[in-house]
Order: sequence, then structure tokens, then C-alpha cells
Amino acid sequence: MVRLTRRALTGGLMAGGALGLGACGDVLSRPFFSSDTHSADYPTVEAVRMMSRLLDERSGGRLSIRIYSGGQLGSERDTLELTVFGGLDMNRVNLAPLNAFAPETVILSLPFVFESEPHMRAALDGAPGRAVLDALEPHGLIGLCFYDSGARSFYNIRRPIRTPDDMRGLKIRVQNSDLYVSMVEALGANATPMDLSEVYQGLMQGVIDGAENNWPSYESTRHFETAPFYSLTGHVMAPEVLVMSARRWHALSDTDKALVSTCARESVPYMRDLWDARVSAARERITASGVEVNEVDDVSDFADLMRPVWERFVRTPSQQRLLEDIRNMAGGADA
Ligand code: GTR
Repeated sequence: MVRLTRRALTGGLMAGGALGLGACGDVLSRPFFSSDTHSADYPTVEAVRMMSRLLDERSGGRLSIRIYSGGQLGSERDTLELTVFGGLDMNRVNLAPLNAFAPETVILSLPFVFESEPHMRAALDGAPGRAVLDALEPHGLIGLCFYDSGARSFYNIRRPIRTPDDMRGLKIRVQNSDLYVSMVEALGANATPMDLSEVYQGLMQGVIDGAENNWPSYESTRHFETAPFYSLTGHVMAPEVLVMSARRWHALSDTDKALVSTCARESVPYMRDLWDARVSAARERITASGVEVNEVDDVSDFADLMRPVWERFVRTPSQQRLLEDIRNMAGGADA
């Protein structure tokens, strides 16, 4: 069995891709290696596991995926770099670490760009979603599918956030993305980009006051134990994405490419069912734990302050087209 460790991966990459690129025969006959920051029972990991079962069945055992969960291969940013260079075959990440090099991903990460979950799902399943997945290829990644990530809201160790004024002066951890830094600063808080694995400690030590995430991540990371105020701003609905290294992809036959695409697509409805159940379970556990959960007074106060980041980060014609297409889908998706 081929064992993959963070050191082997990095070493492999530094040695010209011994694991990923150099040892071609080996790479082509072993399972795809895939990374995820979440633990083994998280819906994104379960979905990729289900995709692996489909691949295995339909390829007569030739294709499958070995998942390295729990961030064991490193942060999303580091593992993405490995994926681009071909040192890692697949990766399930949020769109945030892609914002810096694939501008189209910014559009799905804008604050309050989706008016509801059905709107978000319709956009991802339709032409805008396809366009963002396709836009990754020039950057060395093949976008296979999106997974849900719900809505992100702020949590902190100090106080409930009811109006943007309550955000003033708070130190809020954000993902590694300038867009997120700007969003948080637009509310008068201080943004601190930090890897997810460091947030728990950061909250414990008071290095940061808070962060923002969806119900399942707030629960699975146990951040709710140290930051007991969760305020439902729902400011971002940026999805997760499953990507494959373009180098690995181009070594596949056309039949196998089609199989990988189909199995990825089929894992999406499965993930959504798991996701919906996980949101309810996380909400129940968090509420029962004594966390103070509050609705904000007027969500449009937050939206109005964050809105200028749209102008700042939407610059190219292809971004503008995407944004327009997504906004045109608003209103019809709930039907
Ligand atoms: C989660 C997401 C992760 C990662 C994390 C974070 O919701 O699933 O991929 O982006 O948030 O905040 O770092």
C-alpha cells in the first residue's frame, strides 16, 4: 500500500514530483489521493468516499480515491499548491483560497450575492457554476463539482453581534483571501487571516476574538465551546469545490475522464442530503450547549456596508458577466 504523509508529499514535490509526477507508472495504478481539512465523518469527506465507491464499481476496481481527511496533508492553501503542481491528485477546498488566482471564484464568494439557498444551488447547478469550474483549468486545476457550505455567520468570545457597530474593534479570523479581509474590515472589525487549524488555540488565548463559519464547521471544530456568541449574519454562501490536478486529469483516458466527472456529479445530491441533516444536528447540539444564538437586527445594514467590496473585487468582464447571470437568477429559484 502506498502511504502518503505530508512530508512525503512535500519531499516528493521538491524532488521534482517523485510521488506525483516522476513515478508515472506508480501514480497511474494507485488510487487518487485526495485531501480534506475536515474530519472523516464530515459531509464533504463522506461525499468523496461515495464518489470513490462509484468509481470503483464502475471501473471494475481500477479507479478509486484515498482520502486524507482532518487536514493531515496541510492547510487548504498548501495542499492546493501541491495539487496544481501534480503532487496531489485531488482536493476538496473552500473557494476562498482560490480567490487570489482564479478571479471567477470571487463572484461566488461575494457577500450577500445569493438571496437564498435555492438561489445558490440553482446558480451552482446551472451555467454560472459550470463557468467557474471551467475557469480553473488555466490555473492547473479541473473543477469537478461544488458541494454545499451553507451560510457563514460570525461567532466570537465577547458579545452578541446585533448591528454592525457590535463588530467594531473585534479581531476576526478569516480565511486566506483578500476578499474576506475586506468584508470584515468593511464592518469596522480587524481581520486576521489564519489557517483553520490554528483558530481554536487563537480563541482560547484571546489572539483573536472570533471568526465566521457555517453551523457544521462551527460545531465540528468545537469553536462553539470557546466562542459562545453566534450571530446569524449569513453574509457568505461560498461553496466548497472538489478539484483535480490538471496534470493527473490529462493522463486519464477519455472514458476515465467521463467516469470521474459523472461520479463527482452524482456525489452532489448525496452530499446535499448529508449536509441538510448535518446543519440540523449541528444547530441542535450548539443550541443545547448554551451558546447564545441571535438573529441580527437588520441584515441589510450588514449588506449595505459590505456591498462596496463588490466593486473592488469585480473587475474583469468575465467576472461581471458571471455576476449578472447570477443576479438574474435571483427571485426565480425558490419556486
Ligand atoms: C469551512 C470549509 C473549509 C474551510 C473552513 C475555514 O466551512 O468547509 O473548507 O474553508 O470553513 O474557515 O477555513
